[in-house]
Amino acid sequence: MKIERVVLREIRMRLRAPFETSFGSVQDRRILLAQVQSEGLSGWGEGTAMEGPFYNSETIDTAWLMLREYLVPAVLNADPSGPDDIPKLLAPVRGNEMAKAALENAVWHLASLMRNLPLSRLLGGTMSAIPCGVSLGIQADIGRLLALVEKEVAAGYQRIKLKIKPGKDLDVVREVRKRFPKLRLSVDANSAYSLADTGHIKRLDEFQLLMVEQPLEWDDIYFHSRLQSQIATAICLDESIRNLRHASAAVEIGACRVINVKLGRVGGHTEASRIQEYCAGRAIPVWCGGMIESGIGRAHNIAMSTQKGFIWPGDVSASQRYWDEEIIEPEVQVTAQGTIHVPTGAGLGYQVRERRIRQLTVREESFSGRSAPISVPG
Ligand code: OSB
Ligand code: MG
Repeated sequence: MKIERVVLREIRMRLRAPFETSFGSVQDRRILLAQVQSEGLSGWGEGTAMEGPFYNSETIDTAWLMLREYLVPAVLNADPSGPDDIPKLLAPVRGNEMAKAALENAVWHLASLMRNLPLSRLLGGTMSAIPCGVSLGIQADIGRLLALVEKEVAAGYQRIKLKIKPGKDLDVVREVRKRFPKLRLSVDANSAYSLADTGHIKRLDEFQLLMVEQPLEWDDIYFHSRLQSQIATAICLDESIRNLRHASAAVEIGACRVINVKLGRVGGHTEASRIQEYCAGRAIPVWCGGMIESGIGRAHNIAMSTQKGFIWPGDVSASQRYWDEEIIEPEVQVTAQGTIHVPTGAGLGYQVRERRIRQLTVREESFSGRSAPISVPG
C-alpha cells in the first residue's frame, strides 16, 4: 500500500469541564490528527500526547516535530505491505510512541477501508459490545464527587475510577465506598507516590478496590513489584508499560496484576495487540485506557477493545461526557447497561466530520512523496 500523502492537523477542543489529575488540570485540549491518503481513501489517527510533558515525556509539539522530521518521511518513502509493517519503518526512532501511534493507527484505518472491513475485525477482535467505565478527575470537594459518581452509576457505567493524589486519597475513597458499598471501584494515582509511601498506600486495602493504577514513578517497574508484594490491592500499570517487553517484565516480576493498554502509550495497534495477546495467555486482565480523546481516538479505542484480552471495563466513555460537539458521526454513545455497541461498518465505523475538523484546525501541514528518508547519522 503506497501512502501518497500525509496531513497533520492540530485542532483545539474545549472540554465541558476541566479534568484534574495528580499531574495537573486541563480544559483546552490541543489534539493532533494524522490523515493518510491512498487511492482516494483516507485513514485517520489521533496523537494522544497531552499539552505538557507531565503524563509521559511527550507533548503535542514534540509529537508534531517527530512526525514531520522523521516518522512521516519514513512512511512516505516506503511501500509497506500492510499496517503491521509500520512499526519496523519507525523503529529507528527511539521512544516517541504517541507520535508513532498517530501515524500507524491512521494506516490501520486506511487498510481497513481498503479491505472494506471494520477495523475491529481487521485487528482480530470479535466482541460486538464492549464494557465501559469512567474516570473521574480530582474534585474540589467530596459532595461534588459523590454527585458525579451517582450520576455515572445511574447512567449505567460498570466501573468508576477515581483520580487520587496525596491529601486527596484515603478520605475521598472512604466516603465513596461508604456511599456505594458494592460499586466496582478503582483509583489512579498517575505516579504521585514513591515506595516510601508503602504504609500509606497499604491503607487502601480496606476499600476492596479492583486496582490501584500507577501508584509509583512513571517509568518504574521494579519498585512496583516491591510494593505489590506488600499490599493486597492489585496494582495496574499504565505509564510504565510502553511495549510488550515492559509488559512481560512487569508480569514476570510481579509488578502488577492488571494492565491498562493505551494505543498512544504503546505506539499503536500492532504493539497493543501483542500486549493483549500476551496477557490473555497468562490470565492478566487488560482494559483500554483513555487520554481524553476526540471521536477519532475513541473509535480506535473501541476497535482495539474488541480483542479477547480486554475483559475489564475500559475508560472509553460517551463523547457527550467530554465534548459539546464531536468530530465523528454519530458520536460515541453508551447504553444503559454501560456498553458501547461496536460499529459494523468498514473502517472506524463512524464518519469523520472533515468540515468540523477544518473549523477547529489551528495548524496544518501536508507531506507527499519525495520527502527525505530517515537519515541515521554516524
Ligand atoms: O492516567 O488514565 C490516565 C486522562 C489523561 C491522562 C491520563 C489518564 C487520563 C484518564 C482519562 O484517566 C480517561 C479518559 O479519557 O476518560
Ligand atoms: Mg492512568
